[in-house]
Amino acid sequence: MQVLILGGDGYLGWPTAMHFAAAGHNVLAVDNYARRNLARATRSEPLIDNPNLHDRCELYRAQTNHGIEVRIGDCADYRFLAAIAAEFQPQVIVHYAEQPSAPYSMIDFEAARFTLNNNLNTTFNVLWAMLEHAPDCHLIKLGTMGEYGTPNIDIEEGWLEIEHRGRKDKFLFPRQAGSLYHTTKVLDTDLIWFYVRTYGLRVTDLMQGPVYGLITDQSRLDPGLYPNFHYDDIFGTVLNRFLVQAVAGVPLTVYGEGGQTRGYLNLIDTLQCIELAASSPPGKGELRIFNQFTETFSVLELADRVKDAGRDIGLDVAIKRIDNPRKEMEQHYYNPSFTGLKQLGLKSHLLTEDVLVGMLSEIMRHKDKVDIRKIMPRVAWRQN
Ligand code: USQ
Repeated sequence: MQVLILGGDGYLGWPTAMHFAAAGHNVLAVDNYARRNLARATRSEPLIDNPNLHDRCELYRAQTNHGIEVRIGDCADYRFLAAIAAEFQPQVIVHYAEQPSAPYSMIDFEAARFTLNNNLNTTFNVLWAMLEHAPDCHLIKLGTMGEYGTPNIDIEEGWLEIEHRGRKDKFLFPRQAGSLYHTTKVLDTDLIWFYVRTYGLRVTDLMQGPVYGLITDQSRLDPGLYPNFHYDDIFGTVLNRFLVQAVAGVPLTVYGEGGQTRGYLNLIDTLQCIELAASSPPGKGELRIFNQFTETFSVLELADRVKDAGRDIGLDVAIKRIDNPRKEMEQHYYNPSFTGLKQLGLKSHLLTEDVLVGMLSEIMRHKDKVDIRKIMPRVAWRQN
């Protein structure tokens, strides 16, 4: 297949590009280095240096003989994206080209405006590039479980049938996100649904939970192929942060009461989910929504697991509750369904002691690079 990866330099985008190339597809990875630049501007560089996208691809070709094409540019620029769609004729577009951090979106007006403009414009441009140049293409869009928030009812997969005054209809599941970043994903879904039902596009919208992980089958070949592994308060996801904190000897930063529960998954399962979605596309005019996670944990449960795994390898891990910089429920009901991807054949890799110890051991090899100034939260959900 012709597979176009937008945001191909990111934590998920780069492993996805390698994964599809390894399976024999023609892959074109597009990125404008926005996340690299924002990380540098906010002193949030990843633990391990990542070569630029061209160098990563050269390294990957040298290791595997699989090529990945690269285009550096901004998907928020319609002319740029449309020209790529016209020339490459994608059969699958994986759209990760968004500002991915909730804390970043809450810094100030400029950061909020950038997040809103970038995320909505890229999605709008992808839809138009499909309409004009690749109407049969299957769009796989990265949404987030955070679109639903933490409602006091079970969370369905994308849709909810409602009976009202004796009549029934199916609607998008009610969504109320907890950051501007998550809200842009809600808006994306509405935009996508409009274009799908009006023009018959085919789209899979993946409601993904926080991802953890460092090594995939392809990145294992060379440290230069590792995904960008963030442990800072802005771009790092919670479990990756806790693992680095454990190695650095810093108490794990549990925000508030620690009862915040989310659906988590290993990076290698993200790759599996994208591949499964790509190999069985929805019909034309269908917006298919999957919840994408493998198990749920509260923040305190994650911290306890990291503490236990650390003990196994001689790390004395402390846990410290700190004031929650976010506005979110710290104790709540959480019961999301997760059936669609399992039905497609997902074999989950769960968060075992071995997985945690493996990640801790890998991080220990880079311990000297940990900058503990990046650990405490710097962004609060309140107006200054
Ligand atoms: N948290 C802590 N301590 C920390 C960091 C986070 O207690 O040091 C808590 C947060 O308050 C939150 C939970 O851990 O309750 C998850 O936080 P996170 O930073 O791992 O995840 P989040 O900001 O929600 O965003 C991440 C990705 C985002 C993706 C989302 C999926 O950055 O791109 O969309 O996970 S979800 O959370 O399901 O919306």
